[in-house]
Amino acid sequence: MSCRRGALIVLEGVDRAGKTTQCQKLVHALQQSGRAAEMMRFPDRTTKIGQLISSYLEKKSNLEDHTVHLLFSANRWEMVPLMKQKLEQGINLVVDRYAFSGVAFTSAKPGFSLEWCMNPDIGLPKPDLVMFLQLNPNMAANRGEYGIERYETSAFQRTVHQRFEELMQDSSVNWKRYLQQQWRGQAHRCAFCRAGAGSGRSRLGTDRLHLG
Ligand code: 2DT
Repeated sequence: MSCRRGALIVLEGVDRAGKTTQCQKLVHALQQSGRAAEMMRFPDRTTKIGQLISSYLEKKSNLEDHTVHLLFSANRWEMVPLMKQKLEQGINLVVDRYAFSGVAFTSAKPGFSLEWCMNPDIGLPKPDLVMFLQLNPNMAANRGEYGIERYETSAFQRTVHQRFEELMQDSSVNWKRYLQQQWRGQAHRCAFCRAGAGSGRSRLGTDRLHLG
């Protein structure tokens, strides 16, 4: 029996933009509309590779910058068989960060080109939609717990935002940008419409996904 492939929807943005909350709301709305949907997040800190990354992010250990970049990528690759399986079963995957965060964060460090950073992720399942949640980094800094983990400084986040802007120039990726006002309050509903959920003309479940 054949079933329609699920859609791969990625949420990206600077830290504290509210990606996790919006991912949860999107999954909930998709399920409410009768579609199978699950959330994933990167880094996935539950695997062995993810634990190395988590310890690095929590500043409990240090890793050389190229090394940690490759670990973030390996952490995505180790989940690819599961992702493909779920997508082929018709499950829509809503993913909190993906390779775009990988490139934006590492290339915000001195001496890293976008091109070098992109290479290890070439061939990953291509998202059907990448939603970029835009938040002024100064506002992000006022949100709770900012500054605890590595990378959580306004200056670094501003550079990360610039790198995301460069990545959003790539028209081969289906980027949709959401300004903060668009997702506050009615936020997730707006996101659902743009993702096609509940519109009757949904893009979800089509075979647009290009697997690597
Ligand atoms: P969370 O706060 O969302 O757990 O992110 N990061 C993330 C990278 O540097 N490279 C990557 O490939 C990914 C997916 C962004 C933890 C931090 O990890 C950064 C913030």
